[in-house]
Amino acid sequence: MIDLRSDTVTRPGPAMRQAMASALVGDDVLGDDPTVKRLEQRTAELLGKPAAVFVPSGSMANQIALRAHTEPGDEAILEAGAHMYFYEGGAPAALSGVMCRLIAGDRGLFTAEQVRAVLRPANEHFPRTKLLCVENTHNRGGGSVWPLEQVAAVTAAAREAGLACHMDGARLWNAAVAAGVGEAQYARHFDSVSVCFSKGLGAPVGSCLAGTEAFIARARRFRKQFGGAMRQSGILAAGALYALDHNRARLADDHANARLLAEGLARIPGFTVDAAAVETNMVFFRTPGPAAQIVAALAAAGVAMLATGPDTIRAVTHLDVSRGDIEAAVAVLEKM
Ligand code: TLP
Repeated sequence: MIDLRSDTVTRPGPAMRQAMASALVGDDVLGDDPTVKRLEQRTAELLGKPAAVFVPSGSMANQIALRAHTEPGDEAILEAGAHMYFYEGGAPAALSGVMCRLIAGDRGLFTAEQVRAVLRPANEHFPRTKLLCVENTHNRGGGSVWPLEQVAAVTAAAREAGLACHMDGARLWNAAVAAGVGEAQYARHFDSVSVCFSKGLGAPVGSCLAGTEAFIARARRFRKQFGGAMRQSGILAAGALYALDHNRARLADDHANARLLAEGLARIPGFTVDAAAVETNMVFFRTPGPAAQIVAALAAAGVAMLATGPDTIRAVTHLDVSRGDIEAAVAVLEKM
C-alpha cells in the first residue's frame, strides 16, 4: 500500500527504535526523566522560547494552550478550518468553555484587517476575547505557509487589543523548510507554540508546547488535569529527539514529491488541482464524482488517500513514500 492518508502514518525505522530502546528514563511526573528534559530544552531552544513541555499529541498541546490562555466564557479567534476548531472533537467548548470566533481565510491565511473586524470593545455584553490562533502550515488550507510579514501583521493587530497569540505549529518544520526561515523567526511572534514530532518528522508519538516559564508552569497543571502527564516517557522523547536530528532537512523531499503528485494529477482529465499552490507536503484535489467512492477504488488499487469533502481528496507525502511511489500512485490515478 502506498499510504498517502497522512504524514502521521510513518513508522519508526531501526535507528529510531534503537535510540528509543536505549533511552535513559525516569518518572517524568516527578521530574526525573532526563530524555524528556533534553527534548523539552532542545525544542524550547529551537523555538527561541524559555521553556517547553512534552505532551502525547498535537491536539493536547493546542488544547492545553487554549486552556492556559483563557478562562471559561472567554473567546478565541481562529480561522474557520483551523485544526483546533475543526478537528479536535469540540475541545474548546468541552475542556475550556471557550467560544470560538471564526475568520474565513484564504487557504487558511487571513489578514490584520480581518482580525480587527472581529474584535469587540470591552463591554459586559460580549465575551472577553483573549487569544488569536494561527496554524502554520495550515492543514485544510492545503499545507499553506504563512509569509513572515503576514504573521507579524496579524499578531500585531491582536496585540493592539491585548490578545495573546498561539501558533498551531504541528507542521512548523515544513513551513520553516518551505519558507527558508528558522522556526524561531515564526515563533517569536507568538506567546505559545505547539509542534509535533509524529507528523512529517516521523516519530511515533509526541508534541511539545513552548512559551515563557510562567506559561509552561501553568500549562503543566492543565497537562496533569487533561491526563497527559506521563511517566517513563523518555522512550517517546528519544524518538522525537532522533527525528529532530535526522528528519528535518529531508522534508524538502516530501515537498518535491507532493509537487510531483500535483503535476501528475493536473495532467489527468477529470481531476482538478492547483499544482502551483502546493507549497509543502499536502495535495488537495477535486474529483469528478463522489470522493469517498474514488478513495475506495484507489485503496483497492493499492493507493490510500483521505476524502476531506464530498468531492475533495487529500494526499500527504512523508518519509515512508519515495519518488517512485509517487510515480506509481500517479499511474494508478491515470488508469482510474
Ligand atoms: N492532523 C491530522 C488529522 O487530525 C486531520 C492529519 O492527518 O493531518 N494541528 C494540525 C495542524 C494537525 O494537522 C493535526 C493532526 C493536529 C494539530 C493534531 O495532532 P494529533 O493528531 O497529534 O492530536
